[in-house]
Amino acid sequence: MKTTGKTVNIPVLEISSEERAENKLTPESVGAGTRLLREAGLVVIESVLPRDWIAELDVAMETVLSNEEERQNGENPMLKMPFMDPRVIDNPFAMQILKAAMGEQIFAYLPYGCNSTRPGNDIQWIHRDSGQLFPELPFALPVSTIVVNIPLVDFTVENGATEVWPGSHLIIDDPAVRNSPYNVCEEERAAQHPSFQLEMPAGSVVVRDMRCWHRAMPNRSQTIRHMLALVYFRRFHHSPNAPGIFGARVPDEIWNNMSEEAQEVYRFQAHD
Ligand SMILES: O=C(O)CCC(=O)C(=O)O
Repeated sequence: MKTTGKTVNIPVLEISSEERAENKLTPESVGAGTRLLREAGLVVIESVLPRDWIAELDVAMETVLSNEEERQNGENPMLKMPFMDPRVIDNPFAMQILKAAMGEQIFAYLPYGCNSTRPGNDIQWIHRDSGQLFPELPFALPVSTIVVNIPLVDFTVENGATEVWPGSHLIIDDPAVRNSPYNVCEEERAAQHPSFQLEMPAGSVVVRDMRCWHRAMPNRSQTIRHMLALVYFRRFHHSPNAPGIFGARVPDEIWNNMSEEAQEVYRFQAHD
């Protein structure tokens, strides 16, 4: 291990060749990964997905994004193969860490997203994707929203690997910042804390607490940089599959006569 006295290490979870072959983390690795996530705010497992397959996915992703404007009401290609491959939407390593951190009943929505930077793209503002669960409290609660990122090319400083502030998920914002859109963080404030650019091989899997400060960096390469982004939530009180009452459908004529405020309160209720 280097001892420069000034190192900010990327929190990588080293896993064995047996774990890779079996697509299953040992309980020790789940514990170590969950601990990195809890303490650093993210954990990276490098080179999980085959490079040649990731290269195909990268081409498919670019095709979808470059045809986005022509596509109007047709079928969504992101809900088809290769994007719906279980190695992405049900990644076994990510799932084990997600469930250890947020419980067995996590949920997510499809289609998932993609963060892309193109040659010449500028620097992004520093932000969190999620604020604190109870922003008015002077301490942070355990994680309840996590993004899983999968880079489709090698992430380098040159092509604008994401900059991340480890530990920032535990920082409490002042009221003014708390109420700003996108939880933007001032440059001067972030500069008081260590950060790194998330250099990693294509096909790695990143599990990141969405409260971490981060930003896309300028892409100074000649190529596009895509990164898949799948968001997972801890389940709290919404119970769509509870037996009985939660599945009841409110008739159309009743629903349409409810106030907008009432429709908002009952927004998860099935209705005609
Ligand atoms: O593209 C990136 O490097 C990060 C972008 C991102 O995570 C975001 O906009 O929330």
